[in-house]
Amino acid sequence: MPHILEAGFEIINYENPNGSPSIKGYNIINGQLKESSNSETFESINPAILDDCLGNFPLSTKQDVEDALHAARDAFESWSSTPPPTRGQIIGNMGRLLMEYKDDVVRVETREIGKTLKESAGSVQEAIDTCLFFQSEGRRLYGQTVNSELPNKELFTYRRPLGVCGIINASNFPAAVPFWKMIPAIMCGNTCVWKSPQDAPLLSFVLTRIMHEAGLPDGVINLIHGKGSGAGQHLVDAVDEGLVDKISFTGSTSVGKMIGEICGRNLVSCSLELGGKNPLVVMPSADLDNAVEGAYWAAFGTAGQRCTSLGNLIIHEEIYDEFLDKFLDKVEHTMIGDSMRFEDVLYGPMISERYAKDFLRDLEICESSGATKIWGKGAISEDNKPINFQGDPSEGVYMWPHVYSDVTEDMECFHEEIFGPVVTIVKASDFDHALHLANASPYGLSSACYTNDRLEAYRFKSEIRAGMTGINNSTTGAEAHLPFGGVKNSGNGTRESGIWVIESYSYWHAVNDELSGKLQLAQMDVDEIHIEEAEVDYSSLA
Ligand code: UN1
Repeated sequence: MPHILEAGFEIINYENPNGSPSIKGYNIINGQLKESSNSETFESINPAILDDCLGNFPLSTKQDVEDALHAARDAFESWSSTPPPTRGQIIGNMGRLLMEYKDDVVRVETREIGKTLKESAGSVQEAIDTCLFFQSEGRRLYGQTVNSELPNKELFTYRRPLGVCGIINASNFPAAVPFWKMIPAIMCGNTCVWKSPQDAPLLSFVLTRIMHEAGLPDGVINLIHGKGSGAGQHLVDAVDEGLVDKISFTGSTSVGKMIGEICGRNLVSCSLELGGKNPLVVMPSADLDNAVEGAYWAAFGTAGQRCTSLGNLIIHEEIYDEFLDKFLDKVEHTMIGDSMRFEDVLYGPMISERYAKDFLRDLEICESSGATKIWGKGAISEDNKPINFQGDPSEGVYMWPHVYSDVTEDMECFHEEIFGPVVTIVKASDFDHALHLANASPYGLSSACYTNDRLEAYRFKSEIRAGMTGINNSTTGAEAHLPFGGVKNSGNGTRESGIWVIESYSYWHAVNDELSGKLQLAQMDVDEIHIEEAEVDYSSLA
């Protein structure tokens, strides 16, 4: 098999309606292009044009996953002993190279998962920002010198890498999220096996090649494609076999709990970034137009397929009708379509047919909960399309924006995350009620409150149970240098992004250096300084 950089992309046909090529995709194990051991493949399909196939990718077997894990293990010794500033330099090169290739990478992301070009550019930029942030971390990665309780003895702390990290991310942020995980992982000296998301194998293949082109040594990041239930499960199962030292996963809460159990019984560290039913509260003192903008973007940007997308829109009863009128006016005029061909669309197709099917299934929860549907008619088709739909809906998988009102805390749709363009609206009688509702879901990822009352803003940020909070801002839009993650069912307390993430990819090693030439026992040979017996009578001063 050729080395990754010796091979151009192998084109397998030009039959696609948009004239774009399909390629033969490979796993990348120890820098080599590999097919799956049983030669099985799956296709990556453009969700905006279902006849456009981006390529065939290996449906990786248990054997392939193990080969990738062994490659990562073999590369660990040399990578972990590479000076961190050199590791940082390679990471910086990745960011700069990605800047050069940005426009092309953005178009691949849009073609593969249907995000608008503007949003794909945001996701790729987040990957670039992550590289640029961590490049100089190689010159820090500080440990400490610590005083000893004994003379002629020194204490130190060092950050050490964990070993081989299994990386599993979802398809919705296929450039940003794997970089959130792998860049700090390799910065700390770990090596990785990356299971690409099933709906974004081409983008993952491209990104891995760019990382190698930037100087990443073979075996440090190994890419395997496949399904969650196949290659993803094999990677998680390998924790039981002692082949994995860390799993970092972004995806559903149910899969996250399963991974947490397997890692837990093996005492293997895991970072879990899971679902959300993110609340956004609107209070009477808010700038309503600004709040409408924020809620609308949070609910329907990315077709609602962010883990930070708006779930429950909680509106104070005093401004309920006015807010809803303005909100619905925007929803009714939503521009939807393929952003490769139409400008100014708010959102494009669902990530894939699979996401579309799950969305329509989960939308039923709103119906069976008894919520009132005030907007939305399921899947968009030629005879069932909103006024501002652009193009031919039968080409791809497009959904209406959906709005359900009269949602109450006892309904299932109040609690369940529904991944797609839908918002559930809840009426609040006062601030305390709104805060209660915002805290009542089983999740705690993102949250937001629109208010111009300083005390309400303060109380919201102090009393909400969430990993992230926006004041007068939408629920989405975390930046690459702030900690990202949630509480409750949204994760296990680990964070992605920013300086804090280093805790998730390294362990502290405490070293003591005894210079005295003799055995000094901690706690036991320590000089005791006695407190003098109380002689002064301070009571006379009182
Ligand atoms: C995700 O949906 O998994 O804060 C990540 C945001 C983005 C990242 C979302 N920067 O919405």
